[in-house]
Order: sequence, then C-alpha cells, then structure tokens
Amino acid sequence: MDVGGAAYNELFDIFWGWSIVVGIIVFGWQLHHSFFYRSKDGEVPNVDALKVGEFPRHNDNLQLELTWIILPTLLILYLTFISLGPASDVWADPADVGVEGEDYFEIGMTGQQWFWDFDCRELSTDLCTTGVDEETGLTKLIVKKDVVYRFNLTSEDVIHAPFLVQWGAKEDAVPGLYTSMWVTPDMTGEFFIDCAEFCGDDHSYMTAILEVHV
Ligand SMILES: [Cu+2]
Repeated sequence: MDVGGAAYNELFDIFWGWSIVVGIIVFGWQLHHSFFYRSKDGEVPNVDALKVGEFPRHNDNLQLELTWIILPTLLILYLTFISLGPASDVWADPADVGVEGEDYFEIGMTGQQWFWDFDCRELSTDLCTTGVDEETGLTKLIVKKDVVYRFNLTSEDVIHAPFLVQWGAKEDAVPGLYTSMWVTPDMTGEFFIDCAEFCGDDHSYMTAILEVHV
C-alpha cells in the first residue's frame, strides 16, 4: 500500500520517459533536416520557388500538419489524465486508499517564521519523537521506517509548505486551516524538511531535520 510520494515518483519516471521520446523525435528531426535539406554547391537557387510575401501553399501537407497537432494533443491528454491519480492519493480519505485508522500515525506540524514545530501528542513513542539537532539547532523529528504518517499541517502566521523531496511530498501549511500530507518513509537516515513557499526573509533557512530509524 502506498500513500503519498510513491505515486509521484512513478509519475516522474513516466514524464521523464516521454520527454526522452519526444526529445529524440524533435531534435533528431531537426538535425536530420538541417543536413539533408542543405543546399549543395552549384545547386540552382530557390528550388522551392519561394516568392517574397507569398505563402508557399504548394508545399502544404495536411496529413503532416494534422499528425503534429493530434499526436502531441493525445500525449498531453494522457499525461494530464494520469497526473490526476496521485492528487487523490495525497488528499483522499485514508480508508479509500486502504489504510485503516489504526494503521497510520498522526503528527501535528506547525509552520512559523522561520521554523517547523512538531507535535507527537501524548502518544509519543518510538514512532514519533521530537527534539533539537545539536549541531545545527534545527528542530528535529524522529520517526520509524515503513510507518504510514499523516502530517496535520497548519501555520501560525503566513503560508508555508513543508517539502520532503525524497518522497515527493509537499503541501501548504495555511494559517487558520488544517491540511494534511501523507508520507511513508522507506529509507533510513537524516533528511531535510524544507519550506517550499516563500514566507519572508529567512525562508531559505526554514528547515527541520527528519531522522528515520528502523
Ligand atoms: Cu516557510
């Protein structure tokens, strides 16, 4: 069962794949034509019979024009369609994505200019511990690998957005509102939780440390 980032990572790969296919066709086409249609030494100039101010209709190719309109349109429609899925993974009711109430752990997360504050509630166990990183002075959240976490987000002042790049998870933290973000850490180690919404002078330093243990 995957909640949150996994679907985005899959999408990322699909978009990469299609970018490579489209890139090869477009750049290959351009390179080929740049050399193939170059005028050769001694060639009669203006073989296409072009006239200044006159559109060269005799070179029209309706089939080709339709192809380069229809194929990219279909590709974009397909990519738009598959992009809708992960959005519902992130915001769906957990029961709809196969997570029962007791199968996930909720962590309160509050953004403030310019740090993140975590709340493991009184349920604090090895599933969730908070602290301060001695080396950097940043707030720290310690969680367990392969546990489904639901972050309940809000803000004390302006809009912030925690971004966990390793799991493709990012959501707005809005003052006066509760939003949520699902993350299932599947790697151990220390990671940054950055702010992805410009929130003032020290926005670029608004980082917390996420430590994931086994
Ligand atoms: Cu911020």
